[in-house]
Amino acid sequence: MKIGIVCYPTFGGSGVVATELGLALSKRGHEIHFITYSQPVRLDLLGSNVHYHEVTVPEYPLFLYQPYELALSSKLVDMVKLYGIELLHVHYAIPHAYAAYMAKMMLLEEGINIPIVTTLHGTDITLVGSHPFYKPAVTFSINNSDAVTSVSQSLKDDTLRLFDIKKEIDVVPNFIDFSRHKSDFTDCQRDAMAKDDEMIITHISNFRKVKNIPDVVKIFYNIQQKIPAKLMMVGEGPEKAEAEKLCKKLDILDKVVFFGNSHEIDRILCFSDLFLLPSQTESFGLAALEAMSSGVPVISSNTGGIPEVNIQGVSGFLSDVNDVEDMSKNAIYILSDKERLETFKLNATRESAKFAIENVVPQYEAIYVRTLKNCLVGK
Ligand code: GMT
Repeated sequence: MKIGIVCYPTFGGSGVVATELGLALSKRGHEIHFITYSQPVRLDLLGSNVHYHEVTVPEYPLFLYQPYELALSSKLVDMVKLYGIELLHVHYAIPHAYAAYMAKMMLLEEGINIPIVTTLHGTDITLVGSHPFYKPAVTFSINNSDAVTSVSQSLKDDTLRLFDIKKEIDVVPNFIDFSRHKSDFTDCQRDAMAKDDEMIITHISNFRKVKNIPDVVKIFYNIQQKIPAKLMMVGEGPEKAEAEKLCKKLDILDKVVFFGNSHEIDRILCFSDLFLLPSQTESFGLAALEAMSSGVPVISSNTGGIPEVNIQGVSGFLSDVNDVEDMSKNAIYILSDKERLETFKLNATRESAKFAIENVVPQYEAIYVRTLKNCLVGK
C-alpha cells in the first residue's frame, strides 16, 4: 500500500511513534511518504520505500501567523496525486486531522476519495485539543476521519468524555521496535557517568509543565540522601532552566547531568538503574516503555495510560500525581537491595516485550485495509 504519514518531526513521542511505524511498514513492503515540515528526528533510513516531502510555508508580511495547515493540505493534495498515495495516516489531531480533511475534500472534487486514519496521541485531546478555542475543529476533524485510533484505553475514555464523538475509536498501543532499540551494549559507558557505588536515575522528556519536572528533582533529592546516586536529565523544554535553578538551590547540581536532546537514548538507558516519570497527565508514556525495554524500572504517577504500561510492583511503582514522598519511598525501596533491583529490571524488560512492534503493526494494517475498503464502497 502507498501510505502518507503526517506527524510532528520532533523528539516528542507522537513523532517517534509515527516514524518508527512508517519504517516498520516500509520493511513489510509498503511505500511510505512522510509529509511534514522537517525530516523526522528518528528517520535515518531514506530508501526506495521511504520518502520525505517537506512542507514549506512561505513568509508573507500580512500574516501574523503563517498558515501551516493550508500549506500542509495543499502539499497532501499534490503528493497524493503525484505518488498515487492510497491512504493518509495523520498523527496528533491538531492541526493534522484538520488539514487532512481539507485535502480529502479538495481531492474529492477530482474524483479521488483518500481515506484518512487519525491517531490521537495525548495533549491533542487532554490539554490543547479540549481548549474551547480548538474544540469545535478537533471534534469535527475526529468525526470526519475515516478511522480513529488512540494509543491507550485511557486516552479513548478521555476523548469520549471530553468531546462529542460519533466515530468508533480503536485502541492501538504504542510499541517498541526491538530490532532498532539496542540494550546489549558491550561498551556501556557507566564508569564515565557515575562511581561504582552510585545509582543512575534518568528522566527523559520535553520538559513541559505537564511533566512535573520539579517533582523529578525533588524525588532525586530524597533518593540521594539515602543512596549515592546521579541524575541524568535528558531533553529540552521550557521547564529546564527552572529545574537547573532548583538543583542549585538544593545544592545537588554536581550530581545532575543535563544532556539536552539526545539521539543516543539507548546508550543513556543502558547505564540507567531507574526511570522517573511523575507527569501530571500522560496518555501512554512512551519514554517509560523505552526505559523498560532497556531493563530500567519505572517510578511514575498513576495518571492516564501509564498504568497500562508500568505495572505496579512488577516493572516499578505508581503513585498519585505530586506524591513526591511516596515516589521517593518506592524508588529507595527498589534501589536499596541489589537482588530486588535485578528482579525489577528483568520484570521491566519482560513487561515491555508485550508491546513488541510485531504485535502492533498488523493492527494498523488491518485498520488501513478496512478503511480503504469502506472508502472504495463509499461508506
Ligand atoms: O501530547 C504530548 O505531550 C505530545 C505527544 C508527543 O508528541 O510527544 O506525547 C503524547 O504522545 C506520546 C506518544 O503517543 C505518549 O507516549 C505521551 O504519553 C503523550 N503525552 C501526554 O499525554 C502528555
